[in-house]
Amino acid sequence: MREQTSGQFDILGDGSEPNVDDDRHAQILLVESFAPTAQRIQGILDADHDKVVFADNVQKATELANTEKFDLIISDIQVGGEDGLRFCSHLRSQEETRQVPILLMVDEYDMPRLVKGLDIGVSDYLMKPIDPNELLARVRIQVRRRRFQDRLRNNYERSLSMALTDGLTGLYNRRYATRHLEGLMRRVVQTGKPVAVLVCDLDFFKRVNDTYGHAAGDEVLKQFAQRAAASVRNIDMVARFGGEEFVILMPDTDGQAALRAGERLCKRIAESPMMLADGPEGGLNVTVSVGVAATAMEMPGDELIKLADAALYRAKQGGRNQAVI
Ligand code: GH3
Ligand code: MG
Ligand code: MG
Ligand code: MG
Repeated sequence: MREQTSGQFDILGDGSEPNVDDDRHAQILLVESFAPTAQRIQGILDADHDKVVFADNVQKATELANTEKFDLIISDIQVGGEDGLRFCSHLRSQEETRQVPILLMVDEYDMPRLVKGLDIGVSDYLMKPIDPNELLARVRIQVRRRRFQDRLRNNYERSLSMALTDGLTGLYNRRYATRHLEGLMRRVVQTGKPVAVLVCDLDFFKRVNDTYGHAAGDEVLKQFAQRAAASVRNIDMVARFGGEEFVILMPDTDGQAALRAGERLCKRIAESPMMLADGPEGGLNVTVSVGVAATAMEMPGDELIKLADAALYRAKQGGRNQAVI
């Protein structure tokens, strides 16, 4: 029977069990100029189901390290006539290879240079002649650590992106947009340049859900997000504020320019129907109302949003499918 770990060792928080086969089938780059040694090491690692790619000189090793992804690099301290430490130092200086663990192979009389190697950032070393069990043990430790760190980083990036973005549309969420707006408002004070806010609310969106279902409604939200993001500049930020309400933050933009941007967005949404899997043939006509506000003076971000909200209310009252400042 399998032992139950039920999350008590789940320090990565991704539901996976630690160290289960985490060090198997490693992709290893072996850098060794002396063929008999290389073949011996390769034999030991092959028997342990690792995939070994072999380079007998520094140039080839550098090319391979730059183009392929390795879990580990095992390098001789002296690769033919070339300095293995310079190769290691190069690996540490490159963004793509900085994190790859390095095992340095040394002779007894290489000891002084081994210290330099550890200084450069070599992960561990192997004494020649190579002992098979020691080789495998040190390889396992490095590969396991590397994969553990990879998973930590992936999980970190995933939670970061989940905290800042909206799962449905991929746009930034309300929390992130609010923080971004605070930063923009500080810049207004420093530079005196205006900032504009557009609050966009889809018109009669409840009807879309009621008529075609919630999934169709979700699809409309996604397509709106794409069109909105495509209709603004790179420096503008489109965020989903909640429900069918979106906010666009525009630095260095005065009220008139923002109003024109709002009108452009209304036109872009209204002029071509959205094609939906469960929608009407020929597409669904969707419109949006936009409230605009801008300021070149000191003001809290949420005050600016309130002004834009008031303008949005007037846009709805005025018949929807329009931008109002
Ligand atoms: P108005 O023109 O006045 O804005 O009318 P409206 O129907 O768009 O406004 P209302 O606020 O009455 O309805 C908004 C609807 O948006 C209600 C809610 O069910 C729907 N909604 C909110 N979030 C989501 C979502 O994530 N997906 C879907 N499909 N619907 C959503
Ligand atoms: Mg509403
Ligand atoms: Mg609405
Ligand atoms: Mg709404």
